[in-house]
Amino acid sequence: MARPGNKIIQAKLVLLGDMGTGKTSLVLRFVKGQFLDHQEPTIGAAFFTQILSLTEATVKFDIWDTAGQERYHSLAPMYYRGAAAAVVVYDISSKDTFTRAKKWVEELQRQGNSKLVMALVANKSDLEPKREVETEEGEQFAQENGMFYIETSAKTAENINELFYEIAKRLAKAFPSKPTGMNLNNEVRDRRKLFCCLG
Ligand SMILES: Nc1nc2c(ncn2[C@@H]2O[C@H](COP(=O)(O)OP(=O)(O)O)[C@@H](O)[C@H]2O)c(=O)[nH]1
Ligand SMILES: [Mg+2]
Repeated sequence: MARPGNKIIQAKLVLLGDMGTGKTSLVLRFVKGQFLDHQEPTIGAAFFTQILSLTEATVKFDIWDTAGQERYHSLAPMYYRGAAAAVVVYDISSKDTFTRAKKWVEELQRQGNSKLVMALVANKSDLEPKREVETEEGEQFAQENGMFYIETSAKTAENINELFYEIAKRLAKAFPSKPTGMNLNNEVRDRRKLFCCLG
């Protein structure tokens, strides 16, 4: 629950990445603490909410989990437009999904939202023996694109909470504590499009 004086940030978060990389599994692990070995493929997109309380803010996530198949690609802008955070996911055991993740990042960069909090997630870290993408490759790409990098496993729950806590922290930092006066400058106005302040 929000503490008195603790600001509340409502933030739209979108998950992007190839089909089968574990986007839905990451969200279900975070929101419900569960994991299914045979997760049904997402049709179109799915919506979830979750609240995280930090000392500096309470973050209410509106999570859009997209399908990832090429045939749904044209729908993606609907989900990442107006998003405060984007999580781009690949599978460490598949080089192709890393290539696809890079394409998503390029697409997000073209949208030109410099305030978007972006995470590059190397999922399925439990599949180390089958690894095709080295940690350094992911880290370097993330660094070049102003993203933070994290290796997760929806299966073992490794780094799942850490991923969302880090995003929440970055959102809390980006969010102006109390916009003052009537003369909202463009920056504050732009940020207000990203966040809706309830507190
Ligand atoms: N070993 C392993 N399998 C995973 C992990 N995350 C998801 N999966 C499996 O990968 C498949 C695709 O997962 P899903 O969440 O549907 O991927 P999405 O298409 O990106 O939403 C499912 O069979 C999941 O059980 C993980 O961290 N480790
Ligand atoms: Mg899915």
